[in-house]
Amino acid sequence: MTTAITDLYPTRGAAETAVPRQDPVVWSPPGTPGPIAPSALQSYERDGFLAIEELITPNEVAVHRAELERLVSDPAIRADERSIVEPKTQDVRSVFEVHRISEIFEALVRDERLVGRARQILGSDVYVHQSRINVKPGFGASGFYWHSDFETWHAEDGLPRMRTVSVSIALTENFDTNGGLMIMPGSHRTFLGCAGETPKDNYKKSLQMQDAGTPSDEALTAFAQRHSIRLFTGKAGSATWFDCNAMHGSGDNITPYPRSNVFIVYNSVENAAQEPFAAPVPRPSFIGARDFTPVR
Ligand code: 6CS
Ligand code: FE
Repeated sequence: MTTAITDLYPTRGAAETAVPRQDPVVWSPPGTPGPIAPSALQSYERDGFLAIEELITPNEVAVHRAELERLVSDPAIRADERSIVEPKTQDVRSVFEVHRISEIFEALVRDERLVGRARQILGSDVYVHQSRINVKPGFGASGFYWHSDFETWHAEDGLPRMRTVSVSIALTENFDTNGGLMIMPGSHRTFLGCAGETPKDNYKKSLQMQDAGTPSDEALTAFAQRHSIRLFTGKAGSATWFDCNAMHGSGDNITPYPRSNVFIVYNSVENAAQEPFAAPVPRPSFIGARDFTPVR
């Protein structure tokens, strides 16, 4: 007899819904040793994000920036299905599964400054659910509309619980003008189920411009009034850790200054992907991993 998997976070039905989060934000017990200080962990729990002024050094930024430039200018990478191009300019927008393509990014994923923080937040061993470099070149790169990553990772990749954390490391300076990450503090405590079924092969469009899984103007207005909006700026090497269910987005970049980052998603090995909760088939493994080997 197959046990029906209860869906705690229904989404992509006929109407938009909102339910309270039913998962902890920080999964490790208070006092668990780790690289994040207790006060910082408390603010992560409260806000759903944690900004770090320097996660990697300027020298390390230079190495990773050079690697990003090498990858995005390699015709083989550009032709790879794991590369997504900008709809307008056809410039490379993102390269997925970058920790499997590049030894430099593979080493970064295993760096204790990253994986140690992820284990502390998620309270277990972790594996990489997704990694990507985002180039966000100047002169017109388009942003990402408001969304909760978990809404997509639950609906299309089959992650059952909110036990997933992302880190975005700036590889160029994030000014308040070049399309920086915006997060609504505290929004991670409410799950917004979006209206509208997942189209077939949705990822082929959603990674350029997300449609399914985006909230209504009314819901976003209520969220913004309740939570406000925080814009993240910082030098190259700074990083933002944020909870999988934080409502976030970023604007277009029409300045001459690129806003490049490396984005790594750690998922608890206790929260491995199952069947999609609201999509006909899972997305390809380069977007939602199906190899749950813990990061060592
Ligand atoms: O669909 C996804 O998995 C990706 N899309 C966005 C806009 N953020 C999370 C993730 O990289
Ligand atoms: Fe996102």
